[in-house]
Amino acid sequence: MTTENNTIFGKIIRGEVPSEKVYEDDDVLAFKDLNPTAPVHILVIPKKYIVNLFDVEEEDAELLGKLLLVAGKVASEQGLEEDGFRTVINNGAGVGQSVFHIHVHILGGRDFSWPPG
Ligand code: DGP
Repeated sequence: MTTENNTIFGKIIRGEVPSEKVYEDDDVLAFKDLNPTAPVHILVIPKKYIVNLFDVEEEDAELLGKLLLVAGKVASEQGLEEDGFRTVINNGAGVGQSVFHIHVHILGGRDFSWPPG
């Protein structure tokens, strides 16, 4: 496991880079994506530095669950209950992960195709 978080999300957590926060507690932060791909595009991240799902340990189980709990709460607050929302976690550069601090994308407010591209 990596200990030094030099990613842009590490800087956002430490307040070194601004972000439009929509939720924060001791463990989790949610903020608007800088380059939204949907009318609602929010990222939910743990404050603990975890690279992606290949980097998680047994002790992270509760924290991972909390990310999803917060995702549901935030999506509800954003008015997505009627039309629904999509969650995405990209794990690895090969599938599009560009920031190597784990994050759950909340996407909503438009049509989505399945299977995803
Ligand atoms: P991914 O490709 O799954 O690693 O998603 C990374 C997302 O992070 C991407 O949708 C754009 C977003 N992002 C990158 N840099 C910043 C930033 O400085 N601020 C915010 N709010 N979002 C960022």
